[in-house]
Amino acid sequence: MSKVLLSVEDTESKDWYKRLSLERDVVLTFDDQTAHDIKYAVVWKPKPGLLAQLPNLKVIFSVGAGVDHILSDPMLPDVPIVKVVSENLTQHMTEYVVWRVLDHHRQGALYREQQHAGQWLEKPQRPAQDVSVGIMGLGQLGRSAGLALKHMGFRVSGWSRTAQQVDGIASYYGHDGLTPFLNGTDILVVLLPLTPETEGIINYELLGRLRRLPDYPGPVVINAGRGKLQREADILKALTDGKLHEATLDVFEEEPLPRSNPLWRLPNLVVTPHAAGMSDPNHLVPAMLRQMTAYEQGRGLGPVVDRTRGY
Ligand code: NDP
Ligand code: OXD
Repeated sequence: MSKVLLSVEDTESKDWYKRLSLERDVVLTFDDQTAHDIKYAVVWKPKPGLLAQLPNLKVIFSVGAGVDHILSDPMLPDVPIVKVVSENLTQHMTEYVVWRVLDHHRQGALYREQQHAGQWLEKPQRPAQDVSVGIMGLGQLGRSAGLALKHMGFRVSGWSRTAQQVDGIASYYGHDGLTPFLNGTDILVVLLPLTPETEGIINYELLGRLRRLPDYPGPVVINAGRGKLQREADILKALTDGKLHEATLDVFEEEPLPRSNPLWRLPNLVVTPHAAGMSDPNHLVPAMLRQMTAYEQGRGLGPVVDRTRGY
């Protein structure tokens, strides 16, 4: 019987193993003999070169919605990569974005500081209708978060590689759309994939193109995409010199974020440990198993990664 190789982080592997083993013969390691029997690989950050050792590999399943952790392997075999599309993950990510947008919008940091100081002081509050949230990456996750924010009354726009039509969300795209998109954005939400085109895109120069309204404390950035989308030295500088009012980062150039990194100690930055969305095997494994069966019956796979686009 064909086997499934499971290669995910140790702490997560037990649940994935349990769920996959209900229907498939799953291995966590292999020798030369078993390597020939492995048809599918379910992976998160596989070791470079690992998948190239599987001569009969047919499909790679990514445990994450981002696939940069797979595409960075220089010896990656040329087989389809199926990426996660899950209502559950989308819901998690939407909650995270809404939570962080609302906390920045409703001056959460300021009121927590006042509470610590025992200070009773009401501040003026702009209505959501006056605030523009710009979402970089209007894919599965960006669209869902954008619609939720739209329903709350925010003005929402999105920036993507190609034009997108999402009800009530202004679409900007490509190189030419970036400046007008940024010029109208107060709160920037980053939900892009990491590709050669997007690496380092959140830099000091780009932050300078965000909207700065009189009587408003300044722009805010929320990155829940990938750490290497941002230049952390630039974010540190912008949060220190006032180019940015506040930020939330869920993802970092190096993870876990080293204890010595000054980002931990910035009062106007919220750090979360790549916790915006979690790939839950209870939701994802049934979809993967269905896809394996569909593939074997010649019915094709779900959405696969386009390697030339890099996502
Ligand atoms: P999708 O593939 O559905 O959407 C990607 C979006 O980014 C699309 O709108 C695409 O444009 C746009 N895009 C890609 N490249 C460019 C470019 N060069 N210029 C402009 N726009 C571009 O991805 P998902 O929404 O599913 O996920 C987005 C990312 O979120 C993942 O890649 C992952 O890195 C991250 N993520 C983070 C998690 C966390 O816990 N922090 C959890 C899950 C995901 P177009 O529409 O034209 O194709
Ligand atoms: C993902 C992630 O890409 O968890 O799904 O970051």
